[in-house]
Amino acid sequence: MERTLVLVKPDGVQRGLIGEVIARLERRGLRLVAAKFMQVSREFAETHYAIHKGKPFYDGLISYIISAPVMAMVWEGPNAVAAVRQTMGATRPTEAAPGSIRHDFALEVGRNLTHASDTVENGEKEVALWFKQEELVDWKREVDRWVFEK
Ligand code: DAT
Ligand code: MG
Repeated sequence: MERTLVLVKPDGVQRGLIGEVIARLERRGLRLVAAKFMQVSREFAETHYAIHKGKPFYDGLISYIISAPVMAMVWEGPNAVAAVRQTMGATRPTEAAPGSIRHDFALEVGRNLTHASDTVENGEKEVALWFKQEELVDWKREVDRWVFEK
Protein backbone atom coordinates (compact mmCIF):
# COMPACT_ATOMS: atom_id res chain seq x y z
CA MET A 1 0.00 0.00 0.00
CA GLU A 2 1.37 3.41 -0.99
CA ARG A 3 2.53 5.64 1.87
CA THR A 4 3.19 9.34 2.18
CA LEU A 5 4.62 11.67 4.79
CA VAL A 6 2.36 14.49 5.97
CA LEU A 7 3.43 17.37 8.19
CA VAL A 8 1.15 19.90 9.78
CA LYS A 9 3.70 22.70 9.82
CA PRO A 10 4.17 25.20 12.68
CA ASP A 11 1.52 27.61 11.36
CA GLY A 12 -1.03 24.80 11.20
CA VAL A 13 -0.18 23.75 14.75
CA GLN A 14 -0.31 27.32 16.07
CA ARG A 15 -3.62 27.94 14.31
CA GLY A 16 -5.23 24.82 15.74
CA LEU A 17 -5.58 23.08 12.39
CA ILE A 18 -4.11 19.65 13.26
CA GLY A 19 -7.59 18.22 13.70
CA GLU A 20 -8.84 19.79 10.47
CA VAL A 21 -6.00 18.21 8.48
CA ILE A 22 -6.48 14.81 10.10
CA ALA A 23 -10.26 14.98 9.61
CA ARG A 24 -9.89 15.68 5.90
CA LEU A 25 -7.42 12.82 5.37
CA GLU A 26 -9.62 10.42 7.37
CA ARG A 27 -12.70 11.55 5.46
CA ARG A 28 -10.88 10.96 2.17
CA GLY A 29 -10.52 7.33 3.23
CA LEU A 30 -6.78 7.28 3.86
CA ARG A 31 -5.49 5.15 6.73
CA LEU A 32 -3.23 6.57 9.44
CA VAL A 33 -0.02 4.59 9.92
CA ALA A 34 2.01 6.72 12.34
CA ALA A 35 1.95 10.09 14.07
CA LYS A 36 4.17 12.13 16.35
CA PHE A 37 4.08 15.68 17.64
CA MET A 38 7.60 17.06 17.75
CA GLN A 39 9.94 20.02 17.67
CA VAL A 40 12.20 19.72 14.63
CA SER A 41 15.89 20.58 15.07
CA ARG A 42 17.68 22.81 12.55
CA GLU A 43 19.89 19.88 11.55
CA PHE A 44 16.90 17.61 10.88
CA ALA A 45 15.08 20.36 8.98
CA GLU A 46 18.14 20.78 6.76
CA THR A 47 18.13 17.05 6.00
CA HIS A 48 14.39 17.03 5.19
CA TYR A 49 14.66 20.09 2.94
CA ALA A 50 18.13 19.29 1.48
CA ILE A 51 16.66 19.40 -2.05
CA HIS A 52 15.88 23.11 -1.59
CA LYS A 53 19.34 24.13 -0.32
CA GLY A 54 20.64 27.16 -2.22
CA LYS A 55 17.19 28.38 -3.27
CA PRO A 56 16.26 31.95 -2.29
CA PHE A 57 13.52 30.80 0.09
CA TYR A 58 15.66 28.12 1.80
CA ASP A 59 16.69 30.07 4.93
CA GLY A 60 13.13 31.24 5.51
CA LEU A 61 11.83 27.71 4.97
CA ILE A 62 14.20 26.26 7.58
CA SER A 63 13.40 28.93 10.18
CA TYR A 64 9.66 28.45 9.48
CA ILE A 65 9.70 24.68 9.95
CA ILE A 66 11.60 24.92 13.27
CA SER A 67 9.62 27.92 14.60
CA ALA A 68 7.12 25.77 16.57
CA PRO A 69 6.26 22.05 16.81
CA VAL A 70 4.99 20.06 13.86
CA MET A 71 2.62 17.10 13.65
CA ALA A 72 4.33 14.44 11.56
CA MET A 73 2.24 11.61 10.16
CA VAL A 74 2.30 8.75 7.71
CA TRP A 75 -0.88 8.00 5.74
CA GLU A 76 -1.50 5.13 3.37
CA GLY A 77 -3.94 4.09 0.70
CA PRO A 78 -4.20 3.53 -3.03
CA ASN A 79 -2.51 6.49 -4.76
CA ALA A 80 -1.88 8.02 -1.32
CA VAL A 81 0.83 10.39 -2.63
CA ALA A 82 -1.33 11.95 -5.34
CA ALA A 83 -4.46 11.93 -3.18
CA VAL A 84 -2.78 13.75 -0.30
CA ARG A 85 -1.09 16.31 -2.58
CA GLN A 86 -4.52 17.02 -4.05
CA THR A 87 -6.13 17.37 -0.62
CA MET A 88 -3.35 19.80 0.40
CA GLY A 89 -3.55 21.85 -2.82
CA ALA A 90 -0.85 23.58 -4.85
CA THR A 91 2.25 24.93 -3.10
CA ARG A 92 1.07 28.53 -3.57
CA PRO A 93 -2.23 28.89 -1.72
CA THR A 94 -3.54 31.34 -4.34
CA GLU A 95 -3.06 28.61 -6.95
CA ALA A 96 -4.56 25.83 -4.82
CA ALA A 97 -7.87 24.35 -5.94
CA PRO A 98 -10.96 25.54 -4.07
CA GLY A 99 -11.77 23.02 -1.38
CA SER A 100 -8.14 22.10 -0.78
CA ILE A 101 -6.57 22.82 2.60
CA ARG A 102 -4.14 25.45 1.28
CA HIS A 103 -6.98 27.18 -0.58
CA ASP A 104 -9.34 27.08 2.35
CA PHE A 105 -6.92 28.09 5.13
CA ALA A 106 -3.83 29.82 3.69
CA LEU A 107 -2.69 32.85 1.70
CA GLU A 108 1.10 32.72 1.42
CA VAL A 109 3.56 30.15 0.08
CA GLY A 110 5.73 30.65 3.17
CA ARG A 111 2.76 29.84 5.44
CA ASN A 112 1.14 27.03 3.50
CA LEU A 113 0.30 24.85 6.51
CA THR A 114 1.30 21.39 5.37
CA HIS A 115 3.92 19.22 3.75
CA ALA A 116 3.15 16.14 1.71
CA SER A 117 5.57 13.88 -0.19
CA ASP A 118 5.58 14.69 -3.90
CA THR A 119 6.41 11.29 -5.42
CA VAL A 120 6.08 7.66 -4.35
CA GLU A 121 9.88 7.39 -4.16
CA ASN A 122 10.19 10.52 -2.00
CA GLY A 123 7.30 9.26 0.12
CA GLU A 124 9.29 6.13 0.95
CA LYS A 125 12.43 8.15 1.68
CA GLU A 126 10.62 10.70 3.85
CA VAL A 127 8.73 8.06 5.82
CA ALA A 128 12.08 6.35 6.54
CA LEU A 129 13.68 9.67 7.53
CA TRP A 130 10.92 10.71 9.95
CA PHE A 131 9.85 7.36 11.44
CA LYS A 132 11.51 4.21 12.70
CA GLN A 133 10.19 0.97 11.27
CA GLU A 134 8.65 0.02 14.65
CA GLU A 135 6.68 3.29 14.76
CA LEU A 136 4.76 2.33 11.61
CA VAL A 137 1.56 0.55 12.61
CA ASP A 138 0.36 -2.24 10.35
CA TRP A 139 -3.40 -2.51 10.82
CA LYS A 140 -6.69 -3.03 9.04
CA ARG A 141 -9.99 -1.18 9.37
CA GLU A 142 -13.40 -2.77 9.15
CA VAL A 143 -14.27 -0.16 6.55
CA ASP A 144 -11.24 -0.83 4.34
CA ARG A 145 -13.19 -3.00 1.89
CA TRP A 146 -15.66 -0.17 1.37
CA VAL A 147 -12.88 2.33 0.58
CA PHE A 148 -10.16 0.23 -1.05
CA GLU A 149 -11.26 -1.81 -4.09
CA LYS A 150 -8.50 -4.40 -3.47
P1 DAT B 1 5.52 21.61 -1.56
O1 DAT B 1 5.53 21.92 -0.09
O2 DAT B 1 4.16 21.92 -2.17
O3 DAT B 1 6.01 20.24 -1.89
P2 DAT B 1 8.10 22.57 -2.54
O4 DAT B 1 8.63 21.22 -2.19
O5 DAT B 1 8.35 23.10 -3.90
O6 DAT B 1 6.51 22.65 -2.26
O7 DAT B 1 8.69 23.65 -1.52
C1 DAT B 1 8.76 23.32 -0.14
C2 DAT B 1 8.26 24.48 0.65
O8 DAT B 1 9.10 25.62 0.44
C3 DAT B 1 6.87 24.97 0.27
O9 DAT B 1 5.84 24.27 0.92
C4 DAT B 1 6.91 26.40 0.70
C5 DAT B 1 8.34 26.81 0.44
N1 DAT B 1 8.48 27.43 -0.87
C6 DAT B 1 8.49 26.83 -2.07
N2 DAT B 1 8.63 27.71 -3.07
C7 DAT B 1 8.71 28.92 -2.47
C8 DAT B 1 8.85 30.24 -2.95
N3 DAT B 1 8.96 30.51 -4.25
N4 DAT B 1 8.89 31.24 -2.04
C9 DAT B 1 8.78 30.99 -0.72
N5 DAT B 1 8.65 29.75 -0.20
C10 DAT B 1 8.61 28.74 -1.06
MG1 MG C 1 7.88 19.40 -1.72
